Amino acid sequence: MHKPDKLYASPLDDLIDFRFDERVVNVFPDMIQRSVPGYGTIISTIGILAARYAQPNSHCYDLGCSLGAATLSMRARINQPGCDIIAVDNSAAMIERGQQILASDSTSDVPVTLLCADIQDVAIEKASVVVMNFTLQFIPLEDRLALIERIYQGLKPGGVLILSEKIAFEDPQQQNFQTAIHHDFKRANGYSDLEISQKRTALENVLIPETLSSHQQRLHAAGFGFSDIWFQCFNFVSLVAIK
Ligand code: GEK
Repeated sequence: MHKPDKLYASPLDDLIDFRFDERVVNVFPDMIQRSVPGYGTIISTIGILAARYAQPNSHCYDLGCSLGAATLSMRARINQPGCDIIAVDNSAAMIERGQQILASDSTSDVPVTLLCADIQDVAIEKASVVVMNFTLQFIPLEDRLALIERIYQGLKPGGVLILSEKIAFEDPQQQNFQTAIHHDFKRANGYSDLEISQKRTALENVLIPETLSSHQQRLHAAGFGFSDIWFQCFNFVSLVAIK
């Protein structure tokens, strides 16, 4: 069902901004695995973190769920009465394929609701776990604080936000080093220089990375008393923030 990612393998005259459409859905598992260092580790660890923080009679949210990899990881591990998962993505193509994948998942009977919606419009309530695995980076900069504040308000005491992001660095030398090593990672996974450069251009106006300290300050400003980095590989990090 899923094919290898060749979307940027040939020279494209008209490089349009990246969109999560049908063509991306067809190659998405291969694309994200070969582009995000540690993706498999992050997905399986989200399940472990969710098992620790899920509370009875609460919701676990997967915001920007794509094909539901984090949802399935949580579903296999959470074990609390009255706890369900709400997975949200605004790409209809992602949600449609995600439904098919979910229908063939028999690892557990934790209820999952898949919603095709903008995460900025979805109510967050009675939440014990909120996952944003490489999604905040696609939200307009000026809307990010309000979204994190809403998540904080919707979390129960003791609840967790798991936030994974591609990050930027203030120091140009560090930025250059981290970008170069990430491109080496992509080359090692079979992407050509042309694919790396065309994808970079397509994402330029769509994926806006921020520094680690910007993320930490925003979490603090939204009310989170504790946050920590539990994963970093090059310019990719994942944080936990506890209410
Ligand atoms: C994974 N979490 O496999 N509302 C809803 N969804 C959105 C919005 C929005 N405003 N903006 C972007 N998305 C996944 C990977 S991918 C990361 C997440 C990547 C969705 C978008 O449609 C896409 O499916 C997802 O966020 C980002 O663990 O491809 O780098």
